[in-house]
Amino acid sequence: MEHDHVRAVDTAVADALEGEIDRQETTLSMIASENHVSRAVLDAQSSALTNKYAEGYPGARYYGGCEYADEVEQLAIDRASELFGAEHVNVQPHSGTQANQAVYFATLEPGDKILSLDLTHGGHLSHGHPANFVGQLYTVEQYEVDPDTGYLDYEGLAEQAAAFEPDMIVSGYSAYPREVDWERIQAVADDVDALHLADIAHITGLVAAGVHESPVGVADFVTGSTHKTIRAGRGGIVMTTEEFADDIDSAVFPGGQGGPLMHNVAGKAVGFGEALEPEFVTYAEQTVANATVLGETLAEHGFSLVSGGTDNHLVLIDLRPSHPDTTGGDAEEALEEAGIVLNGNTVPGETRSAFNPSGIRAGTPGLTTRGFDEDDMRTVGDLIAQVINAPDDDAVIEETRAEVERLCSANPLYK
Ligand code: DSN
Repeated sequence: MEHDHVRAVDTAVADALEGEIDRQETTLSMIASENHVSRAVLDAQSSALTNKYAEGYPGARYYGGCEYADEVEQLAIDRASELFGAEHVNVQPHSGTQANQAVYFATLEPGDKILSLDLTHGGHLSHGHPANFVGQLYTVEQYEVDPDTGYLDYEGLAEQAAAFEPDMIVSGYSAYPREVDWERIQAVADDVDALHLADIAHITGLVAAGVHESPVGVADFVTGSTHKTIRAGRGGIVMTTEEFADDIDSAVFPGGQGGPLMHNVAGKAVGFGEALEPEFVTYAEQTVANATVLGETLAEHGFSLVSGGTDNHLVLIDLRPSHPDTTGGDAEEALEEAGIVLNGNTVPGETRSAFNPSGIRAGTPGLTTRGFDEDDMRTVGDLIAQVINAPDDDAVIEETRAEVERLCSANPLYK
């Protein structure tokens, strides 16, 4: 992919942009929250809509000249409504985090109580970590997964909710490899008269395709990001019922944001359109099948998987039982040298730190987009194992890198 217009005025940036494409083409992108969008979504995101201010909503803007902005935003809203069956959709959040912030701002007062999953157990910073403003503005208590099974502990959650009496329960996770029982969490929320926010950032595409149960129509609010499993380009989304529609719209704009990023909204419209095609269901099913095989292969190599496996697009590996002297950071670094890009990740019962955690998280959305199947995933699992077994062995790194390049050439991305 060329960036001729950039290159004509700025070779430094053009070199970096082309370097990034080359990096994506020639390495295995296994960060579970990343994906590769289509050329169509890329085009939409780099369109002239980047020039346009469109504060407000379709048909009710604070600026003139919004006819095409209106058209694009309405298409994104309508397509998302059709995909998810949501009563009300706001496609303006710049990210999943800002979508969550809008929900809190719309419904809670400072000091109100949030009950959410601990970050090291798979939660997200924006669910109330003390380093995030959410953890500072609200009173947050966190629940954990069952230490023996790695699964959500629904009974423990119910007991904790009864004692804490939260105003909001947050479900939906960033590093949880299992299906979530939204109804069960909703029942807990009902029992304690709490609102329920389900953050499906990671699994937005799986939910859209019907490959994971949907919390839409169950939870009061469903938020997501649009660049992960759903491949609609960078951004966020909030879905809710008519009851909360105005509150959410006001909390997104003017509550938390100014002008929407209309070029990104255009990317969402195109990506949601792609997700409505039957091929997207095949893609989502393959993403899960690939993660299952990846998990099985790693387990055969002696790795310990949190919860013993996966139901979705990611596996979370606790390195401590099999490789007690290798941190997630060590593994991430060695794998990147070999061309396999993923991230060190905290694990339940973490004994190290977020900067140098005890686990790694690997996802299949990106590889599945470029055509990887179960056989390829077995090979990828073998490669990950051989690198983590010998992270300092240059010959292993080199041999792995060669195999990665072969796999990438066989499954080109934008070429
Ligand atoms: N940073 C994302 C992830 O990696 O899960 C979540 O925002």
